[in-house]
Amino acid sequence: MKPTITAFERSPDRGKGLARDMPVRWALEEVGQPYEVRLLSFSAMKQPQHLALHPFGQIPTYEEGDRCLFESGAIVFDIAQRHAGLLPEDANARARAISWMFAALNTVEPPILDRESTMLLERDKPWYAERLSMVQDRVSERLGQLSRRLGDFDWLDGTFSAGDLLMVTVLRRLSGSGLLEAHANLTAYIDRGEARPAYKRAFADQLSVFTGTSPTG
Ligand code: GTB
Repeated sequence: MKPTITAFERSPDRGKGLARDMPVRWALEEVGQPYEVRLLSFSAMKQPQHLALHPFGQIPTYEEGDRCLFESGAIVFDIAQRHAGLLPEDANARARAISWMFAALNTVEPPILDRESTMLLERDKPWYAERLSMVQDRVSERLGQLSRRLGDFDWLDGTFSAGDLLMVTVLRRLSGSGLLEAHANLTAYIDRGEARPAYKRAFADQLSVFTGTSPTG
């Protein structure tokens, strides 16, 4: 049975890989699992039918028979645990890859989201410039730490894992910010993630919702 995920019928970025169905699509592509997509309007997301799947009325969700999940990180984790290809077999390496998944979502992403919400919601405040500078410093500090750890390696811990998938997804939110450019190894890391065939298929499929072109499969 093909799983079904939910995604935006209309997205503010018009399908440029920023909405959170993207990491789920990417994970499914990495493991070679075909899937269906149910597109939802903003109002449909708040209806009882969807709220039964997602308590916060958001996308993405994941349904496969009676397995119904929400939260993109949890969905990627579930896919990675049940299919080969996204988590190493070795128990210690697997645990480290899982640490990177949490680090992406719990340590690297929060200051990035703070920066976005500052820019979106606090632009008219008298203290905007000071606050923006403070949150940008926090983002830059995390980027510096991550860059030092990545060094000249291709991936965060050996082979590509779900930790890299989530980290690249999180870092992509900074494109156009000018903050990544201080770290050539991080921009190359994002480029490597985006060059993966599975990423390209996922991106094309999400984009196809908005361009009307036919998805890759
Ligand atoms: N922690 C949850 C997860 O990871 O699954 C967060 C889910 C979430 O934020 N979903 C958003 C949503 O459903 C869409 S992805 N929002 C509707 C609502 O809350 O009513 C966030 C998002 C949306 C659009 C862009 N964009 O276009 O740039 C980027 C990110």
